[in-house]
Amino acid sequence: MHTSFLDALAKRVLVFDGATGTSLQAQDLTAEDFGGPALEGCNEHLVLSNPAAVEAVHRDFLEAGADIIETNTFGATSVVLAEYDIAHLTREINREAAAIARRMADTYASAAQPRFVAGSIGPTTKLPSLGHIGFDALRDAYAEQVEGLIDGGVDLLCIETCQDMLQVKATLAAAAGVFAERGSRLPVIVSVTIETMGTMLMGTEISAALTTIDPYDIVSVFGMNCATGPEEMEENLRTICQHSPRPVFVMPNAGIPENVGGHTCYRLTPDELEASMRRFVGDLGVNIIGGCCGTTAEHIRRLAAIARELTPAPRTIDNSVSVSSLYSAVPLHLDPPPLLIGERCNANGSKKFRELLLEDRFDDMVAMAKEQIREGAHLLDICTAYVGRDEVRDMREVVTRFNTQVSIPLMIDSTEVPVIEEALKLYAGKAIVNSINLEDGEERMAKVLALCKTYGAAVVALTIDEDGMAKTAQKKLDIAARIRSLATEKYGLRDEDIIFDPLTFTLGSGDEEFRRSAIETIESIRMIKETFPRCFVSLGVSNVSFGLNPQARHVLNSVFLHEACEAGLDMAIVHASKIMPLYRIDDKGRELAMDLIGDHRKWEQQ
Ligand code: THG
Repeated sequence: MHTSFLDALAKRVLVFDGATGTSLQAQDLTAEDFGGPALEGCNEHLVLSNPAAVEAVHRDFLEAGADIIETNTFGATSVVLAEYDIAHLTREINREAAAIARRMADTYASAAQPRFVAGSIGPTTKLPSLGHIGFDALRDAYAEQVEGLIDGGVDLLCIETCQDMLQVKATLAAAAGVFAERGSRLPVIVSVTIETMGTMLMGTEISAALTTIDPYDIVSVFGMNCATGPEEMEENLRTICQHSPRPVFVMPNAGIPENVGGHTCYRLTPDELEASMRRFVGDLGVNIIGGCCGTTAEHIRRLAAIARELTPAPRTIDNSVSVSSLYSAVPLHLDPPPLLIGERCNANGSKKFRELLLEDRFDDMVAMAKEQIREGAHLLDICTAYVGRDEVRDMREVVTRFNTQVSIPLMIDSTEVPVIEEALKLYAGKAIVNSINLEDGEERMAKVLALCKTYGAAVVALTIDEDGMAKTAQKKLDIAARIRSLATEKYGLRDEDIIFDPLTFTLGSGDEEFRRSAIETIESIRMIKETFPRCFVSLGVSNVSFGLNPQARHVLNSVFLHEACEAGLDMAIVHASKIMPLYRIDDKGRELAMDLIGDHRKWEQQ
């Protein structure tokens, strides 16, 4: 009977193999082994030029008791192989590497110990967040690698040594695409590398990496590998164990690499690795252990021995929902609410931003974004729509810069599907797409929700349908319910990635038709939160006061925001520095605002 990797993982701690690269190096291979001087150092080519060298590594680790061996394909994308002029061999190398590992694993597999093959997928030599390569090119290169690995017979994919979350997203898009095309899936491990400074190479904190991965249902396991020994990993590993709902993977180096006389040296002994891993499994609840650079068969032998006797510590998981930038995560629920979304990077909502856009002053827009952070914004709404300009290009210019230069997560505000996709392809974090609605029925919404799935984004859903913007609380709830069932049942989003916006009209016009606008909106917040407690609710607060003078707007916006939060509002698009705490508004101003919001009409009765 064939046991699957996930079945085996559910039963016990599994052990990955040790270092491939350093094990190959230890064989003192010659240029000839690699296939000639031009290919010397290209480990991936060995599967064609000297498969015996690769088999020897696999055999060593299988003999040592590894449950899972990794294919020798760490750098086997066309992106890396092109550096050796062998991009055309990409598919063949991946297929052969997988086939070699498959044969070796099958030789050792038994009913008592099934053996698995993980397709190793490394980070390439390019960082998409730094513009070294575009999303599409990277995704397509990974798709070719994934196809080769699957054709060669791997059991799972291991996206490892990740340095840039945008690279991870491209790899996941590639894997999801191949799975969809073939009508079958494999389990996927994502493993990030935390450098000695405590973040990924691009500066990403572990919580941001966790958040960015969270929406992707194709990811089965999350963890970390490489860069350091186990000791330096402990704090971040603990964070993963506390927050990730997925099984946890850890594959440390045999210590931090040291340079001794021009040679890289790894000093962690099998004893030391064993001691750390005992704690990682027994105290933190890690499920898969293995070794990265510098780990030998002896290290893996120890891990195989402890895997048999240890049970992962039970974990209590705090899976609070967040969004993320390239750098950090921001939880969507603040206590007390609201989460503030800066409104000013919007060509429709700010004269200054519009003028910068018209002059192509993109770097000054970064300064505006940073100013909003200083003013207290937790997230930033970004809108580059301006009639007569190329919105896709403008969004590209903005998001390329904001991705690396703005520390807080973005909300992509556009009605245009290509603009949204362009932004998501450039953004390394978990963004929010603003927004979908049912104004033109389901078609556009379907496209945007598909993008949210592919790029791992949350979405704002406006309560608008074919009849226009909902005016009553009940109608707002009805539309929210309709959008939610489509989004979750048909398009596979999760409740926690849906943010309803029950839109208010301005109270500033005095129109009879809109006088109950604010009160209906506040009531709808209560109803939506009660009906869909795992979804979030947001509002564009400044809308409520269009047409009034600036001072009146600040008061009305602040009081309205306060009332909305009392009703359960989670977040609001605001001009952060203009929101006043209630105690700073005098009684008269507050009463007037409350009368306006509640449509009390005291003046008319007098
Ligand atoms: N819901 C969602 N998204 C939205 C809105 C919403 N996006 C756009 C808008 N509404 C929220 N953003 C703003 C931005 C600015 C203003 C109002 C809402 C605003 N600006 C001043 C004005 O127009 O008078 C100008 C300020 C200036 O020029 O500096 O009021 O509801 N999901």
